[in-house]
Amino acid sequence: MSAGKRGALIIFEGCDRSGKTTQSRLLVELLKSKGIPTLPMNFPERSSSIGQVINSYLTNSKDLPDEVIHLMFSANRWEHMNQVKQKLLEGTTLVVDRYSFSGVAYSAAKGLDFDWCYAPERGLIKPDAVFYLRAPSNDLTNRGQYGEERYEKVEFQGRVAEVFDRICSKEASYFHKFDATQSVEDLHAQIGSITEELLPKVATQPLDTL
Ligand code: DGP
Ligand code: NA
Ligand code: NA
Repeated sequence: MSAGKRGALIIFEGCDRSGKTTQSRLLVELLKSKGIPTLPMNFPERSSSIGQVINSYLTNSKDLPDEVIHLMFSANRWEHMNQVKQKLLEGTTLVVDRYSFSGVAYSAAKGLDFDWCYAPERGLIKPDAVFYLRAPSNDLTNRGQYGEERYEKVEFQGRVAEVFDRICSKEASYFHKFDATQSVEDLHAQIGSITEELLPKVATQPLDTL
């Protein structure tokens, strides 16, 4: 990589089963096929000690107060920030399945205060783009059974979507909202072209924080 050229921080957000995992995989494959150094990441990152507590919570083998699990999800992002920063500065583009916006959306959907939820995310590296895959929650359940994890309930996902919508309007400068009911190929084509336009633009911009 040439000196001073950084990679982009690209995030996928949306409700459970909105197609984030498929779209992020396709985007990583596309960028790699063009010779762009790219790595996939996923939050929550369940392998660290904090990640293992989050995993126990999500699989319902552990209960924690809403505030406590909120801060653990945030800490799980913070514990990976040095690695994220280093990769970006090396010129690697990161394609990340969920970030701070899931943190706010899932906790605010439980009734926690929106600004309180956002506070621990302040200072994390700001994404260059967030691809928000929006689908009606009843449509998402028709895609197949929700799994067994804690948040995979239609009514709750509807409230999560409302908070995502609110964040999307506040952070409109770098949020890209998509109708997730489109075909996988159409969605991938749009996301791919936005990303290819974005990479050269951000390569010389300093990293910013949320
Ligand atoms: P995933 O492995 O990406 O499917 O995420 C697992 C579940 O955790 C999913 O229902 C979304 C939820 N989630 C992801 N990030 C956060 C977060 O920061 N806070 C909360 N409360 N939930 C989150
Ligand atoms: Na999930
Ligand atoms: Na994830």
